[in-house]
Amino acid sequence: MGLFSRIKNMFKDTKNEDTREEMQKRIEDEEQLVAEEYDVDIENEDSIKQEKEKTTNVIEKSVDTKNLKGQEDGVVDVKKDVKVYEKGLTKSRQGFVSKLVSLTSKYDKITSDYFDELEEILIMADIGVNTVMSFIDRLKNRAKSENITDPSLLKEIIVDELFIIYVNDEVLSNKIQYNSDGPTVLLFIGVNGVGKTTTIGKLANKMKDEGKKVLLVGADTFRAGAVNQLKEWSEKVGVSFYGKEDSDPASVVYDGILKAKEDNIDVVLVDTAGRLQNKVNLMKELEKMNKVIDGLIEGGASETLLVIDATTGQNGISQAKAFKEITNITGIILTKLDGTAKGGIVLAIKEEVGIPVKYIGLGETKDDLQVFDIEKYIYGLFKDMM
Ligand SMILES: Nc1nc2c(ncn2[C@@H]2O[C@H](COP(=O)(O)OP(=O)(O)O)[C@@H](O)[C@H]2O)c(=O)[nH]1
Ligand SMILES: [Mg+2]
Repeated sequence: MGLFSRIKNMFKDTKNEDTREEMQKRIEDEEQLVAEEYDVDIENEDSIKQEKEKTTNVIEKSVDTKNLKGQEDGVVDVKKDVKVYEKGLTKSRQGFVSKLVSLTSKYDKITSDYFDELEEILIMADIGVNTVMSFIDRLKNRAKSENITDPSLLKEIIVDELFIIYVNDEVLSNKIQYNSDGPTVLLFIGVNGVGKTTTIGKLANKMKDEGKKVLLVGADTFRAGAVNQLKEWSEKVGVSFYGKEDSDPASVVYDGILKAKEDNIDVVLVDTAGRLQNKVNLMKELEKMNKVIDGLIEGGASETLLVIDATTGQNGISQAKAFKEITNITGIILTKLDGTAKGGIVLAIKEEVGIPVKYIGLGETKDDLQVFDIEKYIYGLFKDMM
């Protein structure tokens, strides 16, 4: 089964009902047949009941058990997560995906004009010129080798190939590395306004829900009000806080980690000031903070997460490249995907920066942060085509 169908089966809303309906129908048909064959009253015959159970078993096994089981366990959460993706990617869906859909209906045969238009749509979606070029080449090759001339058949291949760009033979981990002993320290960096503080608040909420003891450390001592903004988040989601305005960020980090150790904190989320204007200073500041963390925690900070605002498009990609030069980034958090019609930026980051996207921001509330999952993302984008 191709990826397109697999994702469709995994998340499409009607899937469970359809399968259940289908299943019910097939069971009823079987019952009818059996009843006709034996000329008996179905409800009162043990052997028929056994037959019925057997049929149910076979059909249940043949349908997607992952989804059916979901009624009882984690799939309910998966469905909820998928809803957040769907909602958060509405603009992108209405933007570039709806253009893809109309492109498919505009042409009844795949021509070079078709590919030109497709190329333009993808570039407009911030996928990145180089990525789009090689993507179109692969698509042309596949259309040729698989003898596809109908655009509506190509749409499945488009989704498959977009997925391949992201995965690209690598094992991509969206998992946060936790420190096995002592607190896990996560450092958040990124320029002003991208959503660092908000993301920390949302992530704290998520981690608290998972049963972790969280401390937020306000080391953005540069911008007035920044420390207080983080404190408000800590109160909103009910986690601990440490911060001090007008002091040296590294000393705030030092005191914060001592407090974390004293209070048996599991995860320390450190908010920093991202002044990319002066690379040398920023680099020094990050080095100093890391030195402090290294001195207190074996193995140092577990992650340095770069926050990028998806609405800034190519500018965000440039920021990622610049930050990558000055410090070791372990993951990217892409915020404000709900605010852009150009959701393709996720793919561009993968191709051009080569750092995994670990979380995405899909709105402003505490529940609008999701672990990045390429399958849910693709579903959220292309559900109207499925
Ligand atoms: N729509 C939307 N807004 C966001 C998201 N993340 C952050 N914001 C908003 O972006 C603005 C700047 O966020 P802030 O956390 O202060 O950025 P910082 O300067 O990097 O700490 C705030 O108004 C946030 O509510 C998101 O995922 N979606
Ligand atoms: Mg901030």
